[in-house]
Amino acid sequence: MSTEVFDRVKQLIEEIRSAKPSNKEELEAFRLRFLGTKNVIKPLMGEIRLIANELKKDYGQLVNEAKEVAETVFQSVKELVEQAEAEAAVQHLDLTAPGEPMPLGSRHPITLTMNRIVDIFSRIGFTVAEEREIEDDWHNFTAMNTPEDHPARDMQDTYYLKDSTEMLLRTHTSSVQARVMTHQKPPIRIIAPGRVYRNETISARSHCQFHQVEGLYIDEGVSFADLKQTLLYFAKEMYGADTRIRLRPSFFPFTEPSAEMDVSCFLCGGSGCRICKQTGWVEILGCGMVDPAVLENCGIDSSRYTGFAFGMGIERQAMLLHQINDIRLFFENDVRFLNQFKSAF
Ligand code: 2U9
Repeated sequence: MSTEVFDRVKQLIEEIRSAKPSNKEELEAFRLRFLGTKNVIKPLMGEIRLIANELKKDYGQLVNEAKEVAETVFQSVKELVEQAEAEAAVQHLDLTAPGEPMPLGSRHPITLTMNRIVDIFSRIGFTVAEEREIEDDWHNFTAMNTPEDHPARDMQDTYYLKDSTEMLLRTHTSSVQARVMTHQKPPIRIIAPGRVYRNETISARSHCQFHQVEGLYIDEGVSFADLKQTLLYFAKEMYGADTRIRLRPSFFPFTEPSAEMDVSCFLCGGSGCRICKQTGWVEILGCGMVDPAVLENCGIDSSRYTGFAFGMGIERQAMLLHQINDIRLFFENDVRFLNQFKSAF
């Protein structure tokens, strides 16, 4: 009885050794027969109970050999089959086929709007100035004539660095201009685009971070008429050649006199619509003549030089231009939103 069972295992080992699976399907059939959960080797181990005690060890080794041989054959054939498949794939490679298109990214709508504003002002001689986003209190507030007790200085409105009353995240890009003024002599004609931070509750209308472009022109004899003409040029370039402007008196600590500027509604032309809330006018920026105290703070002789300045929120311009009703969309980076602003470059 024993030899009969031994012979069956030996026969099986022979069968495994001579098996020559030559493709994926045959290899899988081989795996199922000899290595799968219901393989033919497993029951042979059960038959050890029929073997005489002194031969049990030899029998166990023989069955294990069958398993090992099956494993070795499987691995070596698997490698050959995979290699053959890879070679076949290369042979079928069509080198003349067009390449897979690379999905092109697009510039962020804020970058596009900022570039457009920068471009408009650079055509009339303004150059771009950039500076740090982490500022000191002096450049952000003191130089800009903002009193110690001004609400903007409050922790509620401004992000101060941890444990600091001195260092903060700039609340406007005016600090860039304060720095330029302290180390450059007039004439100064710059625009300062960049990100600013304010401690505001995030909603559809306001965010704790946004972008500004501010402008500054200082020279001898710069007047309010220069300011008005410069901003009329900007309004026409930005919102269309038929655009009219109006200036309303306002107040900022760093300009005197100060004004807010409206443009005639670029959607309805002034007759009244949803964008201009039926008024025919849309507010786009703030401006004014640089307060002489700001010039003096930054080392510029206010008896010789005058200047004008203006500031605008870029998100606001982009929202108006594209009729976007939620500022948060600019910071969520949802590609379904961003892909709508594909540009030529
Ligand atoms: C210097 C002197 C004066 C920049 C100015 C405004 C008016 C203004 C707001 C527009 C919307 C800020 O983004 S916003 O919330 N800005 O209304 N900004 S005048 O005045 C300066 C700048 C630099 C040296």
